[in-house]
Amino acid sequence: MTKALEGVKILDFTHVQSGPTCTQLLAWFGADVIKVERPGVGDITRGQLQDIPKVDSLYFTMLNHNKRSITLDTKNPKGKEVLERLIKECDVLVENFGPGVLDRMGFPWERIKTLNPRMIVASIKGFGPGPYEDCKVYENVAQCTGGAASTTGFRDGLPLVTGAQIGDSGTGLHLALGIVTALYQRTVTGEGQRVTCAMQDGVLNLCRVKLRDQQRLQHGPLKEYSQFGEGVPFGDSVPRAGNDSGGGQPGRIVKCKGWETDPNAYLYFITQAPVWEAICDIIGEPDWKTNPDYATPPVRLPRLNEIFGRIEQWTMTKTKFEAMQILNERDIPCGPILSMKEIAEDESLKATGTLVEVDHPTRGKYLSVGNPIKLSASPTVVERSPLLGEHTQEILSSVLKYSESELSEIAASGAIGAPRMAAAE
Ligand code: CAO
Repeated sequence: MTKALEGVKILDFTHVQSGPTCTQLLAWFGADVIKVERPGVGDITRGQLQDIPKVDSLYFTMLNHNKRSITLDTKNPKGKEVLERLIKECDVLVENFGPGVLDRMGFPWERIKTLNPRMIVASIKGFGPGPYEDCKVYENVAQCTGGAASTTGFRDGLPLVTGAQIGDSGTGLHLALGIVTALYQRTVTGEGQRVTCAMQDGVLNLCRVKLRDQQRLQHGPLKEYSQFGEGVPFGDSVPRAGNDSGGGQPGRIVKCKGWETDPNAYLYFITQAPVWEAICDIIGEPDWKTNPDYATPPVRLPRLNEIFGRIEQWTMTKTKFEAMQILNERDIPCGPILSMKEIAEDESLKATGTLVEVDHPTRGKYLSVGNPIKLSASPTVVERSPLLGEHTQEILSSVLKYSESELSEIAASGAIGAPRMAAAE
């Protein structure tokens, strides 16, 4: 066995971002991911945010590596027959259709279970059972309803959504864990099961520390929030905290040399208690090591604005990389704000396979994020995404074992359409 999930066949009904993130990970771990797409149309992202006309978008290619594509009209009677065969053949069905779509297609869970009792059916929906279960959901809806937006941004500004796709990619990650867990349980029970992840739940899981703070509020102000030091009273729900650290070690973003012209000349600075003395030495405030107004974490809490102001005076004399070097020599945790350009050019990320260059027949070379999860006995080789319907014939004949005459019948029914090199314009 060279790959952890070798031999696992995934019937991939996912589209856009959340589901494809999940199945891409499974493919990277060695599963055979068969992506089912509508003939002539495919995953809508093939044609979205296109940078090169008629070429599959980066949106699509970066989320669908290592998969095979079959086009199948699942509303066509012959297409339904093929889908039945796929269900019998595969181990896992993954989907992130709108609510009720799979049922309307004629494949509710009960039927799938009858067709293949070992099948794991994994679904992403926007919401779990309850008042919103029938709603369609995209990334930012999940960020807003999962608690991220109300707690992101500055106190006196609008709620903010984050650049990290915690609703889509975050929920895809959750689902992937659910699937491998169900596969593991199947090795004992021999039976499949349903795995469901709601995007709202996934975001809330990632906002766990904010629900922590909501409950802490009942027992007094949140002293590590800047507004405590500023004397601004707290309301009855967790406020937006700007760049205040969400953990027990106060932290802020501070300016570095060049900030006037470079939007990313900043550094995240954490005043971890065990290295307080080193911080005082570096910023030129040795007196703060013993001064009772600064020497311990609790007395520093009302003075965080003053303390970070002084730290910033020091960081503004250094570039973010110079500051990082000096601080790390004394074990002071900090993080330069890296632009996407800086990340794209980072040789160490390329060396580990976290950034990979991929070649695509119609696009040429492009940069992608590889597998961030490294398994020593199951290394990931990132392969380009499939063209629409590129593997239809191959899957019908070698996976589903249709005969030549059956293949002609399927083609004549219009259930599979024709393979296409170009994405929709
Ligand atoms: N053959 C025939 N029909 C197909 C098909 C195929 N291979 N694949 C999909 N379809 C049809 C479905 O059967 C469905 O038809 P009906 O509505 O008539 O039943 C139709 O395509 C639309 O499916 P959809 O509701 O999933 O797609 P949408 O574009 O209207 O909505 C989205 C997109 C993402 C809002 C919705 O899928 C959703 O809410 N998904 C769950 C949450 C989620 O994952 N959101 C994240 C997306 S990434 O930001």
